[in-house]
Amino acid sequence: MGNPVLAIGDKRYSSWSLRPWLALRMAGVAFDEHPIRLRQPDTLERILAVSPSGKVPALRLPDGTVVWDSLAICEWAAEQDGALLPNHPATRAVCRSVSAEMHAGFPRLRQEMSMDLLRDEALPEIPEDVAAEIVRIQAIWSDCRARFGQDGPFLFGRFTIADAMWAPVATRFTSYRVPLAPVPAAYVEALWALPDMLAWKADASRE
Ligand SMILES: N[C@@H](CCC(=O)N[C@@H](CS)C(=O)NCC(=O)O)C(=O)O
Repeated sequence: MGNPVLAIGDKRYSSWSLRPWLALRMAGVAFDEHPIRLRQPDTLERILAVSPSGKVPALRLPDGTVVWDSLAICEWAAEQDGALLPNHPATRAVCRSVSAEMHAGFPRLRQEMSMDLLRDEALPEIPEDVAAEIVRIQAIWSDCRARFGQDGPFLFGRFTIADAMWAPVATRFTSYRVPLAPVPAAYVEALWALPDMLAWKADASRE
Protein backbone atom coordinates (compact mmCIF):
# COMPACT_ATOMS: atom_id res chain seq x y z
CA MET A 1 0.00 0.00 0.00
CA GLY A 2 1.19 3.52 -0.74
CA ASN A 3 1.60 6.45 1.60
CA PRO A 4 -1.25 8.59 2.91
CA VAL A 5 -1.75 11.64 0.67
CA LEU A 6 -2.26 15.09 2.18
CA ALA A 7 -4.06 17.63 0.01
CA ILE A 8 -2.93 21.13 0.93
CA GLY A 9 -3.37 24.69 -0.29
CA ASP A 10 -0.63 27.23 -1.04
CA LYS A 11 2.10 27.02 1.57
CA ARG A 12 2.31 30.80 1.68
CA TYR A 13 -1.34 31.29 2.65
CA SER A 14 -2.97 28.05 3.79
CA SER A 15 -2.77 28.11 7.55
CA TRP A 16 -5.18 25.17 7.89
CA SER A 17 -2.87 23.09 5.69
CA LEU A 18 0.27 23.87 7.71
CA ARG A 19 -1.22 22.41 10.91
CA PRO A 20 -1.64 18.75 9.90
CA TRP A 21 1.40 18.87 7.61
CA LEU A 22 3.53 19.83 10.61
CA ALA A 23 1.87 17.25 12.88
CA LEU A 24 2.50 14.48 10.35
CA ARG A 25 6.12 15.55 9.87
CA MET A 26 6.71 15.75 13.63
CA ALA A 27 5.09 12.32 14.02
CA GLY A 28 7.52 10.92 11.46
CA VAL A 29 4.65 9.69 9.26
CA ALA A 30 5.65 9.20 5.61
CA PHE A 31 3.11 10.92 3.37
CA ASP A 32 2.82 12.40 -0.10
CA GLU A 33 1.66 15.96 -0.77
CA HIS A 34 -1.08 16.89 -3.19
CA PRO A 35 -0.81 20.68 -3.63
CA ILE A 36 -3.82 22.64 -4.85
CA ARG A 37 -3.50 26.31 -5.75
CA LEU A 38 -6.16 28.37 -3.96
CA ARG A 39 -8.14 31.19 -5.60
CA GLN A 40 -7.99 29.75 -9.12
CA PRO A 41 -10.98 29.15 -11.41
CA ASP A 42 -10.65 25.37 -10.90
CA THR A 43 -9.77 25.43 -7.18
CA LEU A 44 -13.14 24.24 -5.88
CA GLU A 45 -13.39 21.48 -8.46
CA ARG A 46 -9.89 20.25 -7.61
CA ILE A 47 -10.55 20.35 -3.87
CA LEU A 48 -13.91 18.59 -4.21
CA ALA A 49 -12.15 15.76 -6.03
CA VAL A 50 -10.25 14.97 -2.81
CA SER A 51 -12.24 16.55 0.04
CA PRO A 52 -16.01 16.30 0.59
CA SER A 53 -16.10 19.62 2.50
CA GLY A 54 -14.66 21.54 -0.45
CA LYS A 55 -11.81 22.63 1.81
CA VAL A 56 -8.20 21.65 2.36
CA PRO A 57 -6.49 20.02 4.15
CA ALA A 58 -7.71 16.49 3.52
CA LEU A 59 -5.77 13.31 4.17
CA ARG A 60 -6.44 10.22 2.08
CA LEU A 61 -5.39 7.07 3.92
CA PRO A 62 -4.04 4.05 2.00
CA ASP A 63 -7.39 2.21 2.49
CA GLY A 64 -9.23 5.08 0.78
CA THR A 65 -10.61 6.71 3.94
CA VAL A 66 -10.57 10.52 3.75
CA VAL A 67 -10.01 12.67 6.86
CA TRP A 68 -10.95 16.22 5.91
CA ASP A 69 -10.30 18.52 8.81
CA SER A 70 -7.04 19.90 10.21
CA LEU A 71 -7.68 18.93 13.82
CA ALA A 72 -8.95 15.47 12.90
CA ILE A 73 -5.78 14.88 10.86
CA CYS A 74 -3.64 16.06 13.80
CA GLU A 75 -5.51 13.58 16.01
CA TRP A 76 -4.90 10.83 13.43
CA ALA A 77 -1.18 11.72 13.48
CA ALA A 78 -1.26 11.45 17.28
CA GLU A 79 -2.67 7.95 16.94
CA GLN A 80 0.36 7.02 14.83
CA ASP A 81 2.79 8.62 17.30
CA GLY A 82 1.58 8.84 20.89
CA ALA A 83 4.18 11.52 21.68
CA LEU A 84 2.00 14.12 19.90
CA LEU A 85 -0.30 14.19 22.94
CA PRO A 86 0.81 14.58 26.58
CA ASN A 87 0.95 11.38 28.64
CA HIS A 88 -1.25 12.38 31.58
CA PRO A 89 -4.99 12.16 30.79
CA ALA A 90 -5.84 15.51 32.41
CA THR A 91 -2.97 17.24 30.60
CA ARG A 92 -4.06 15.56 27.37
CA ALA A 93 -7.51 17.05 27.91
CA VAL A 94 -6.01 20.54 28.37
CA CYS A 95 -3.95 20.01 25.21
CA ARG A 96 -7.14 19.18 23.34
CA SER A 97 -8.90 22.21 24.88
CA VAL A 98 -6.29 24.67 23.66
CA SER A 99 -6.20 22.97 20.27
CA ALA A 100 -9.97 23.15 19.95
CA GLU A 101 -10.08 26.76 21.15
CA MET A 102 -7.70 27.67 18.35
CA HIS A 103 -9.61 25.63 15.81
CA ALA A 104 -12.96 27.21 16.66
CA GLY A 105 -11.93 30.72 17.57
CA PHE A 106 -10.02 33.91 16.93
CA PRO A 107 -12.03 34.97 13.87
CA ARG A 108 -10.92 38.60 14.01
CA LEU A 109 -7.24 37.73 14.10
CA ARG A 110 -7.72 35.33 11.21
CA GLN A 111 -9.54 38.02 9.25
CA GLU A 112 -7.22 40.97 9.90
CA MET A 113 -3.95 39.05 9.98
CA SER A 114 -4.41 36.25 7.51
CA MET A 115 -1.36 34.03 7.17
CA ASP A 116 1.13 35.32 4.64
CA LEU A 117 4.53 33.80 5.17
CA LEU A 118 6.26 36.26 2.86
CA ARG A 119 4.92 39.34 4.61
CA ASP A 120 7.10 41.34 6.98
CA GLU A 121 5.10 44.42 7.86
CA ALA A 122 3.03 45.55 10.84
CA LEU A 123 -0.59 46.65 10.44
CA PRO A 124 -0.89 50.45 10.69
CA GLU A 125 -3.06 49.83 13.74
CA ILE A 126 -4.25 46.68 15.51
CA PRO A 127 -8.06 46.85 15.94
CA GLU A 128 -9.25 46.56 19.54
CA ASP A 129 -11.05 43.24 19.09
CA VAL A 130 -7.97 41.74 17.41
CA ALA A 131 -5.81 43.01 20.28
CA ALA A 132 -8.19 41.31 22.74
CA GLU A 133 -7.75 38.00 20.90
CA ILE A 134 -3.97 38.45 21.02
CA VAL A 135 -4.20 38.96 24.79
CA ARG A 136 -6.11 35.66 25.12
CA ILE A 137 -3.60 33.82 22.92
CA GLN A 138 -0.66 35.06 24.97
CA ALA A 139 -2.48 34.01 28.15
CA ILE A 140 -3.04 30.49 26.80
CA TRP A 141 0.57 30.12 25.73
CA SER A 142 1.97 31.54 28.99
CA ASP A 143 -0.32 29.35 31.10
CA CYS A 144 0.64 26.17 29.23
CA ARG A 145 4.34 26.99 29.31
CA ALA A 146 4.21 27.66 33.07
CA ARG A 147 2.14 24.60 33.98
CA PHE A 148 3.23 21.97 31.47
CA GLY A 149 6.31 23.23 29.62
CA GLN A 150 9.14 22.02 31.88
CA ASP A 151 10.50 19.35 29.53
CA GLY A 152 10.95 21.38 26.37
CA PRO A 153 10.26 24.69 24.58
CA PHE A 154 6.69 23.89 23.46
CA LEU A 155 3.30 24.38 25.13
CA PHE A 156 3.40 20.97 26.78
CA GLY A 157 7.20 20.64 26.81
CA ARG A 158 7.69 18.30 23.87
CA PHE A 159 5.90 19.06 20.59
CA THR A 160 2.18 18.14 20.58
CA ILE A 161 -0.84 18.69 18.36
CA ALA A 162 -1.45 21.98 20.23
CA ASP A 163 1.78 23.35 18.76
CA ALA A 164 0.75 22.20 15.30
CA MET A 165 -2.57 24.02 15.72
CA TRP A 166 -0.92 27.23 16.97
CA ALA A 167 2.05 27.31 14.59
CA PRO A 168 0.28 29.39 11.90
CA VAL A 169 -0.71 31.94 14.55
CA ALA A 170 2.93 32.21 15.57
CA THR A 171 3.84 32.94 11.93
CA ARG A 172 1.29 35.78 11.88
CA PHE A 173 2.90 37.36 14.93
CA THR A 174 6.19 37.31 13.03
CA SER A 175 4.80 38.50 9.67
CA TYR A 176 2.78 41.31 11.25
CA ARG A 177 5.54 42.19 13.75
CA VAL A 178 3.22 41.87 16.74
CA PRO A 179 5.02 42.80 19.97
CA LEU A 180 4.76 39.91 22.46
CA ALA A 181 5.56 39.32 26.12
CA PRO A 182 8.81 37.36 26.73
CA VAL A 183 7.26 33.90 27.22
CA PRO A 184 5.07 33.98 24.07
CA ALA A 185 7.96 35.53 22.11
CA ALA A 186 10.26 32.66 23.15
CA TYR A 187 7.56 30.17 22.14
CA VAL A 188 7.32 31.73 18.66
CA GLU A 189 11.09 31.43 18.35
CA ALA A 190 10.96 27.76 19.38
CA LEU A 191 8.45 27.06 16.61
CA TRP A 192 10.60 28.87 14.05
CA ALA A 193 13.60 26.79 15.17
CA LEU A 194 11.89 23.63 13.88
CA PRO A 195 13.50 22.48 10.61
CA ASP A 196 10.04 21.51 9.33
CA MET A 197 8.75 25.07 9.82
CA LEU A 198 11.73 26.41 7.88
CA ALA A 199 11.18 23.81 5.17
CA TRP A 200 7.50 24.82 4.80
CA LYS A 201 8.49 28.50 4.56
CA ALA A 202 11.21 27.75 2.02
CA ASP A 203 8.62 25.91 -0.11
CA ALA A 204 6.26 28.90 0.29
CA SER A 205 8.85 31.27 -1.10
CA ARG A 206 9.36 29.03 -4.15
CA GLU A 207 5.66 28.69 -5.03
N1 LIG B 1 -12.19 23.71 9.48
C1 LIG B 1 -11.34 23.43 8.34
C2 LIG B 1 -11.03 24.72 7.61
C3 LIG B 1 -10.33 24.50 6.29
C4 LIG B 1 -10.28 25.75 5.40
O1 LIG B 1 -10.98 26.76 5.63
N2 LIG B 1 -9.46 25.68 4.35
C5 LIG B 1 -9.34 26.73 3.36
C6 LIG B 1 -7.90 26.97 2.96
S1 LIG B 1 -6.86 27.43 4.29
C7 LIG B 1 -10.02 26.29 2.06
O2 LIG B 1 -9.90 25.15 1.67
N3 LIG B 1 -10.72 27.20 1.37
C8 LIG B 1 -11.33 26.89 0.13
C9 LIG B 1 -10.87 27.78 -0.97
O3 LIG B 1 -10.01 28.64 -0.73
O4 LIG B 1 -11.36 27.61 -2.10
C10 LIG B 1 -10.09 22.71 8.86
O5 LIG B 1 -9.78 22.86 10.04
O6 LIG B 1 -9.47 21.95 8.11
